[in-house]
Amino acid sequence: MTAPILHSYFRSSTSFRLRIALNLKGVATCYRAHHLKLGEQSAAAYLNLNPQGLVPALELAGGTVLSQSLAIIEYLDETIPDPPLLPADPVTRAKARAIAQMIACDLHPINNLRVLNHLRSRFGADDEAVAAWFHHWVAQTFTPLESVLRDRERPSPYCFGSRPGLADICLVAQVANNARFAVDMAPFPEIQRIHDACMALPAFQAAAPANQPDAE
Ligand SMILES: N[C@@H](CCC(=O)N[C@@H](CS)C(=O)NCC(=O)O)C(=O)O
Repeated sequence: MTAPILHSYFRSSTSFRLRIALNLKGVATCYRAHHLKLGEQSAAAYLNLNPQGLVPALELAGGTVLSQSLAIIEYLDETIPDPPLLPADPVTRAKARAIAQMIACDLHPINNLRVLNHLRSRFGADDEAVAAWFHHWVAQTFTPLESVLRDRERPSPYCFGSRPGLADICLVAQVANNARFAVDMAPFPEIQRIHDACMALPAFQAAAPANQPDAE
């Protein structure tokens, strides 16, 4: 069977999410890099595949292109149920989705490259102002996330249960993003602990930005 094509950029945290999920599910892909800083995501050929001009995208054998990291991860979870990426119990499942969405819906979109570029080009923000913006919005989500994780009913090395899932995937990828802006993780010890537990696993290590073919 032809391997799906993973459209990715090594530093992209949303691509990192999908790479982890693919590794956890044991799906081999053909890696295709799009250099975001060079604007390759806006090339006509890529826009043809994903009109949003964002990575990641997963091009399936047969040509169907899936976009949006969480939608692709759900597709993987539905088509390859083992190991599951969401808890079996509906309440815990809702809590896992809530953590994923805190990061994917409330934090990542406003700290994305195109938003930071717009702050610079339209509003004259310099490096310091951009970093202050980034740090502000991380704190707005990581502070409540830390307390949600601290208050979990059952202790676990991961967000929930005995294996990593969707919430861990989003958490780990965002922590990697934070590191690029030197976010101090000291106020977030539980998030850091979960990150470290996940990053000890081969599926997460292999997905890390530094281990991608386009890493600089
Ligand atoms: N909600 C989308 C976001 C995708 C996204 O924003 N990707 C970033 C990289 S992390 C991107 O392609 N940015 C290109 C740009 O900002 O021009 C997802 O989860 O897949």
